[in-house]
Amino acid sequence: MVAGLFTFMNAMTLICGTKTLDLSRPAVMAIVNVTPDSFSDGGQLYRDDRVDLDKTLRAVESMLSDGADIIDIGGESTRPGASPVTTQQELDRVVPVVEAVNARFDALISVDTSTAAVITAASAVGAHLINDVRALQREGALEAAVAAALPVCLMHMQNQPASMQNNPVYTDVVTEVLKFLQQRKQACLEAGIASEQILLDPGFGFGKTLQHNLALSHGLDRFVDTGQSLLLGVSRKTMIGQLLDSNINDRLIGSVTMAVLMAQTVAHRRAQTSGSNGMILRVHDVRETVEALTVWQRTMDFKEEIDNL
Ligand code: 7PJ
Repeated sequence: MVAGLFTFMNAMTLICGTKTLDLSRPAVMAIVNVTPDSFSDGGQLYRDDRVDLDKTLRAVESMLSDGADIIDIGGESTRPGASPVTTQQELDRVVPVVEAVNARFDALISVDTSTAAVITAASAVGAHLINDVRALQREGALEAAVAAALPVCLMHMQNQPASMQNNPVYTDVVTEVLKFLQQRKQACLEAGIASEQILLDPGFGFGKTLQHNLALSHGLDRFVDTGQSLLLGVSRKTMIGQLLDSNINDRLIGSVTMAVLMAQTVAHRRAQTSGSNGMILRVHDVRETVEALTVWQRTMDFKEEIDNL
């Protein structure tokens, strides 16, 4: 097949330890929350106050068969107002799941953590990517990520989960978020992480109002122009609820629509600039998102042929 305008040229491949991730097309990261209190699916993978490993593995199996490219395992709820976990609790929740998923499936595993000890332990049992909503700012986290030699996702958050939605303020949200991410990227480069191994994420919903989130979605071009691959997550978030006036169980179509819109925006900017950035979409509803992205991608793949008719 002829590479279409929207097939990302200079295809990017992320080196994830023993695995590689093709980012020539948007990749889908499936959310697996092994927490009792995450905002949309907390407690689902819990039984008698602990992670239900069998149930978690069944959930992972169906996400993989639905087309997930990455399984993102997290043991700390970062929903607005969430209470902090101890390092030991996070280790107990996350490490056995990473180990079991790695033993059972040929899956690319990401770990949603800010904690150095979790980065170290999870990478020792086979994690392939570090996803940190605190952009490796916690003590020891950057050093742990360097030692793990895995790609990292740096996300922007204003304040901490407990208070982040209490009147977030920016003068220019896009510029400020970009500036923060560039500073954290610089810290990673200086610590020895290669630029191609650094993903950036504006952190939708993390210390942001609806207006801030929408400004970021309209400002995605500037994130593409950093040259870094992006990780974007809007799945079931409050911003979707606000746009639809719908509760948490009624945000599927809104979430998928926003995912496709962002895929289009990023792909278009990348084509305009001959960039080589990849994109990862972090979602709860894997099958629906994969289907929507497939329709979008296949349509875009035909663009040049149709233009030449
Ligand atoms: C995100 C995340 C996100 C990245 C969560 C939720 C809250 N990691 N972890 N980006 N969100 N990189 O799923 O709504 O947007 S937890």
